[in-house]
Amino acid sequence: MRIKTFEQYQTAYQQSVEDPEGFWAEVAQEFQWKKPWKRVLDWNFTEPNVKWFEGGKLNITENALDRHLADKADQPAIIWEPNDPEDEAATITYRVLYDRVCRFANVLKKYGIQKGDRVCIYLPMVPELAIAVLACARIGAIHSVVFGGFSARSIADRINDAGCKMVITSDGAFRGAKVIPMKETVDDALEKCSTVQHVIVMTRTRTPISMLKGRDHWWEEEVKHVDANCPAEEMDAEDVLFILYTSGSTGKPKGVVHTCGGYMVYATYTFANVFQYEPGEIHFCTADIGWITGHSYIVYGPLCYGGTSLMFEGVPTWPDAGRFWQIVEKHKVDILYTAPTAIRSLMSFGLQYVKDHDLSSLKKLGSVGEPINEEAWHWFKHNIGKDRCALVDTWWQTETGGIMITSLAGLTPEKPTYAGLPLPGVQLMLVDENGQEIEGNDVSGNLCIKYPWPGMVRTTYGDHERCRQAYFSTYPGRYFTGDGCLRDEDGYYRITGRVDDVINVSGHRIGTAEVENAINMHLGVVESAVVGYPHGIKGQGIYAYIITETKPDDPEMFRKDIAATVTRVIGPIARPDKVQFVSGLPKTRSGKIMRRILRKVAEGDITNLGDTSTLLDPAIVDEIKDGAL
Ligand code: 6R9
Repeated sequence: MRIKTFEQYQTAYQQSVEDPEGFWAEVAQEFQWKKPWKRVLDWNFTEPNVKWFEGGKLNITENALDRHLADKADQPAIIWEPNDPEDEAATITYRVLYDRVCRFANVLKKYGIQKGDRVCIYLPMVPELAIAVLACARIGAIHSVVFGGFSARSIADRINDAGCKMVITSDGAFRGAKVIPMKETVDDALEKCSTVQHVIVMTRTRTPISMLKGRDHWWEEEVKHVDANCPAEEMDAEDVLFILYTSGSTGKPKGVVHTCGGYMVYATYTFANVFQYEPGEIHFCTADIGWITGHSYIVYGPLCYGGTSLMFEGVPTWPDAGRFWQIVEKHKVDILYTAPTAIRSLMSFGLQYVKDHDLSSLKKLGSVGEPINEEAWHWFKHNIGKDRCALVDTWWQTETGGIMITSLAGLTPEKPTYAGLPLPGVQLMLVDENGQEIEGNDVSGNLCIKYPWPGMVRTTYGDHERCRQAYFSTYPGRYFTGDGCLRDEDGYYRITGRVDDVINVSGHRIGTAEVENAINMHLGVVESAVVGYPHGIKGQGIYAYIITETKPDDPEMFRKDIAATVTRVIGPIARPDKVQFVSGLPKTRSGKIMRRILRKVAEGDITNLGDTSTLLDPAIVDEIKDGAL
């Protein structure tokens, strides 16, 4: 499956378009299947219905663990760097990881978890998070990892949507200098959940917590009393592997569903090729496993390829802004995969945090999550990669399962701010507003994909129509990414950002409707509209326009209260950066908010607001302009 030259990439791409089924069948053959598939691909983008490797039987953990025991049992699978640099790092070999996954899988079974049951995982970045994920996969349970920064209410919504039977959490979490409650947040969530029967709690911070008899169990105690042997459940290629919630244009997060066979093939294929992973290399992906990047490039991709994955518990700026570089030096990291927001933040601290660290082990750098600006690209390439490391800018989404547009490290010519070229199997197209394909080069449009790839979303959990609506209805017969994109004269792709009502804050997708719903719950709020605006570090910030019942006496305090409500409803990541109180919103006669105007004002571009003649009350625009922050 490994591409080794740019010419090989071109040939592979060609083949993947001419004979997609033959192409992916060849890649899939390199994995361990319990039974071969009967059909490589069955699809249509109207229902949609996408099935890869139908009839094939496998268990992804046999590919991630068992098959490496013969020759890599003592090789590190996971290296864990704790939050506090003074604490000891942990190295978990494939043998030990296998053992811990099997034991924990037996704990799940003991508490009644069976194939197809949903398990919510709410843990900090500790090895137990990867172990819990793999243990679910081992027995065919569907994991739904919820990022540790989400509120009790967000957890409850996700648990209820999936009907989870179990939650796996910890007492608390260390994040930089802070200790964050985890179990307590889960307890609050569970007030609103009736499907959860058991909670497994791992000890991290030893924060005092309540443990309910009959429901709550300590991880450490439980794993002592189970068998070390756990046969892998036989899964169909199209059985669900996991659900991961992500924001869209509507108010409620969608449970993106990935299945066992296609996801495994795609996550592993892309990991091997994009990073040009060589045996023994240490791959450090700084994402949290609560997001898709962590699923695919901390857990499944690296492990299925027999690699070594470094997991970091803490934050890039604690104890100081040199923490990433200290980790690179300490563990002799070969590959560093991070986000533009982290790069920009570390840039702002200056080079003194970089210069004392030996970064000579680094060979490859990667960026993901949002468009990388020119300055950050060069800073990363020059000051961290010392102009000798390859830098890949990888575009993809929760829904794509793995990287879609990128350079291959060291093989594809690099172009700053361009993600680059589609990976084999990825058939892109740009379309205009009417859905007409825009052909040729040096053009821009909305990014669609016209042919299935193995790692693509299959459905949104419990609501297939929602999946159709969200991705396959805007441009019938195409998968619509929600992103705008340009293709330059050389056919290289550059993602310009979301074209729907999703804001990308520090690489996290936040639906404007979700934030509005949260703000509207606040006492005294009549209505609100939320848009993104350019933010120096976060990429985009959240700008909220709010109509209140009465003019706030203390606007500053009111802003803080609103932030508290949003934190309680969604989590701190969705807190507005700017709040402008307004007496009305620019609405058309049909009642639609003209977000275009709100975006312009938030961007500080008030000279060119375009046609406002269709507005119900054009005067409101002046008020909004005058009060702009
Ligand atoms: C993997 C991940 C997906 C959205 C996507 C796009 C933005 C991701 C990007 C990028 C420009 C890149 N995005 N990678 N934009 N260049 N290299 O981030 O998944 O959290 O679902 O976000 O992020 O807007 O549509 P997810």
